Amino acid sequence: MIKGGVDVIQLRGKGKSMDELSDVAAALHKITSRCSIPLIVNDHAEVARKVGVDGVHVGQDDDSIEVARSKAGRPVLVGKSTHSLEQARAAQCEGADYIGFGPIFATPTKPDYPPIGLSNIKNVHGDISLPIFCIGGIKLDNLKDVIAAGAQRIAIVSGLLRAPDIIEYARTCKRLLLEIKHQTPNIEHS
Ligand code: 3NM
Repeated sequence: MIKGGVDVIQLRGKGKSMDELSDVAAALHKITSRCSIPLIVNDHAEVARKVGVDGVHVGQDDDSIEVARSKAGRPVLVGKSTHSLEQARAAQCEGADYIGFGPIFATPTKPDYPPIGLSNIKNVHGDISLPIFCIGGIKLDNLKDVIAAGAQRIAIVSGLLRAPDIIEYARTCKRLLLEIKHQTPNIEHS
C-alpha cells in the first residue's frame, strides 16, 4: 500500500485481543514510521499507550474523543466514524482531528450500516473544516463518482485488500485523486 502511494494506514483488528493488536501495531509501525506514513489504530486507544502509533480511531459506539485521548496518554490524532451530517458536526464539536464519512455505498466490510449515498458529500465538506475521509464500498469502479460528488480523501478496505495487484490499485486511486487536486488549487487529497 505504501509503495502504491497510500497516505495513511489504519489497523483494524476486529476480534483480536489487545496483545495481538499491540504486536501487529508495533510491527506495522516499524514500517510506516520508516516511510513517514501515519498509522492509526482502530477502536482501542490503549494500544497507543504501548506502541508509538500516530493516532486512534473511534466509532459512534466506542470511547468518546476525550476518553480515547486520555487512554492514549500522549498527544495522538483521534478520528471518528460518522454516518450523517449531524454526526459529522457533533464529531467536530467533540474535538475530532478528522472524520470518516460513510458508508457511501453498501459494503460487506461493515454490513450492518445502511449506505448514505453520494448526496451529502458536498454538504459535509461545506459544513466541516476537518479532513473528511469518505469510506464504504469505494472501489476503482466508482471512485470517479465519489470524487465528482465532492470527496477529497477516501478510505478503501476490501478494494485494496482484494486487488490482484495492491500497488497498482493504490497507484491508480491516488492518480485519480491527484488529477482532481490539480484542478482544484489549495486542497490536499489523500
Ligand atoms: N467504516 P470497504 S464503512 C470500516 O461508514 C468502515 O464508518 C465505515 O470497507 C463507515 O472499503 C467501512 O471494504 C468499511 O467497503 C470500509
